[in-house]
Amino acid sequence: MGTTTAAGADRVDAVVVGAGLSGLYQLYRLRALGLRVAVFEAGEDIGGTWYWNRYPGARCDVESMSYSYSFSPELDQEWEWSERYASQPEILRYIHHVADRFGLRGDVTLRTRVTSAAYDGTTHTWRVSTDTGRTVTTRFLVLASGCMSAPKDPGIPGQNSFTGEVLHTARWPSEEVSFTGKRVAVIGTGCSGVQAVPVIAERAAALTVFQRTPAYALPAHNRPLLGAETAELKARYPQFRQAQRLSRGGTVFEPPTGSALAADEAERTAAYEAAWGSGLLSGLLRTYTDILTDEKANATVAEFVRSKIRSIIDDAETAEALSPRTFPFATKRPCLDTGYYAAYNLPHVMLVDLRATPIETITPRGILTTEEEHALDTIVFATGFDALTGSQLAIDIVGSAGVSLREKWADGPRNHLGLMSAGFPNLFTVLGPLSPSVLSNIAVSLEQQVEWITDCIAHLIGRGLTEIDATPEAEEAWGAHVAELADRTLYPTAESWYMGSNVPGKPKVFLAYTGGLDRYRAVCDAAARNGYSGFVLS
Ligand code: N01
Repeated sequence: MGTTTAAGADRVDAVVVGAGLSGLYQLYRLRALGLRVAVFEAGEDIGGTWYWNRYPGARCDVESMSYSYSFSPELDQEWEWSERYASQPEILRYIHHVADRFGLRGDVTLRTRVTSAAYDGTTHTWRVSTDTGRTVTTRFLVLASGCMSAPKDPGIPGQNSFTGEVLHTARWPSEEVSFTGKRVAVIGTGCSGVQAVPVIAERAAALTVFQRTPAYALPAHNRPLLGAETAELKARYPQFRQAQRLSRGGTVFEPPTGSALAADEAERTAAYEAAWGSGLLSGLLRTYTDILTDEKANATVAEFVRSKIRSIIDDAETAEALSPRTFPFATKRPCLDTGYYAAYNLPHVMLVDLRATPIETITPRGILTTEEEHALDTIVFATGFDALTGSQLAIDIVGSAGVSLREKWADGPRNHLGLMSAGFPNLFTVLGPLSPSVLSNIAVSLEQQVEWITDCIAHLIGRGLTEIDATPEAEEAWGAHVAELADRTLYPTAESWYMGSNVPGKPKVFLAYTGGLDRYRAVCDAAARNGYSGFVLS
C-alpha cells in the first residue's frame, strides 16, 4: 500500500538516483510538475561529488560565481561565495543551503544505493530496488548518479595487505585525518592528487608521490572574493547567466580567432603568459583556435607549460620527471593547482617516477617498487574513477526487451543525445556519456539536461502519453556524430579517462560530446520542438 511521503512510498511518479547537484535540481523541477518523486542517495548525506571528495585541498576548478545553480535569481543574490574558486566545504554548504531553502530533503532517502531497475512493458513502469531492501515502482527513472562518482579499483598487487591507514580521495572520511608526524604516500597525479599533494605536504613528516603519468597543472591564482566584485557581478547576474547558457562550455569568454601557428613566438609567449596569469583552467585553450586540433599548435602550449615547470622546480631531474611528454596538452583534463609544483622543492617531499621504477607490490609496511621498499604510515589513493559510465553500469538495469544496459553497452555506451538509450523507455541520464558533461561547466550542463528531461516528462503527461524511447536509428546516428566530432580533435590520441583507457577492459570510446554546449542545446531543443524527433512516444 502506498504511503503519503514520496521518500517512503512504494509507488511514485519518478525515481531520481543521486542527491548531488543534478539529482537535487531534478527533484526540484519534477516536484514543480506536481510529481511524487523519490530520490535515493548512497551517501550519508546529500552533496554527491562534493560530499564524497572531501580530501584536503579539494576545490572546484570553475570559478564559484559561475559554478552554481542559475535557476533562482533570489538564490543568486543571497548566496555569498568567499573565494574565487570555492573549496569543497563551501560548495557542500551551498548545496545544503539550496536543499533547505527549497525544502528538498524530505524526498531524499540517504544511505540507500539503487542496485537494480527492471522495466515492465505491460505497465510501462520501472521496478527499482535498493541495497536496503526497498522496491519502488515508478513511471520515470532519472540517473543523476554522477559522471565521476564510481572510484576506479587501483588494481595494484597487494593493495589490501597494507597494515597502515588507507584512504581514497573520492571516499574521504568525514572525521579529521591526521598526517602529523606520518610518512604518507599519494598514488596518482591527476586533479585529485595535484590538489591534495601541497596540503598533505604541509602536514606530513614525509610525503612520497608515486607518479605514473605527469599532468599539466596550471596555477589557480585563487584568492578571496572582494565584496565589490561580487556585487558587480550580482548586478548583472541575469545577463551573465544567460551568456553562460548560450556559451560553448558554460563559461563566458571571447572565443579565439587565430591559429597558434600564425602567431610568431614572442606573440604566442605573451598570449600564453597572460593565460597562465589568468588562473583559468581553460585560459591556455582559449588563446588560439587550434590548440586541440593541431599537433604542432598544441606542442607550443605543451612546451610553454614544461618551461613553467622547469622554472618552478629547483631540481632539474624532478622537473623533467614532472613534465608531461606522452600526450598533447588538454587531451587529459588539465589540473588547476595551488602550490603543486613548488611542493616538490620541500625537503620532505619526494617524487617516485613509476615509469622508471614501477610498483611491484604494496606490502604490509609500504610500497615496493623495482628499486626499493618505501616504509609508510598512510597511503592515499588518488587513482581516479570509472568515469561517465561507471555509476550507471554499477546498477543492474534491464530494459523493455529483457536486455541489460551492461550487455547493450559492452562495446561502449549507446544513446541518443546522451539522454536516453533505446530499449530503456522513460529512463533518462543527467551528465552521462555522449553529452557535453565533463567538457563543460557541469553546473550549466546539468541544468540544461534536467530542464530538457522535465519538459519532456511534462509533454508526455500533458498528452496522456506513458512512454518515450529513443529510436535505434537516432542513437546510431548520434554515436557516429559524437565520434566524428571527437576524431576532428586530438582528444582520442591520449590514454585518458575521457577514452575509458584508465579502466582495464573498458571499451576505448571517446565518452563526451565535443561539439559544445551551445550546439548541443540547440540540437536537444530542436528535437523537442519537432515533437521529440529521434524518439518514439506512445
Ligand atoms: O583521477 P585521474 P582524478 N598505479 O584519473 C594514476 C575531476 N576532478 O581523481 O594517468 C599508479 O585524472 C593515474 O595515472 P595514469 C576532473 O575532471 C576535478 O585525479 O593512468 N598510478 C593518474 O595519475 C579530473 O580529471 C577536480 O598513468 C595510478 C591518477 O592516478 C577527474 O575528476 C578535482 C594507478 C588518476 O588521475 C579525475 O581526477 C579532482 C595505478 N594502479 C578531480 N591507477 C577539480 O578541480 C591510476 N593511477 C574540480
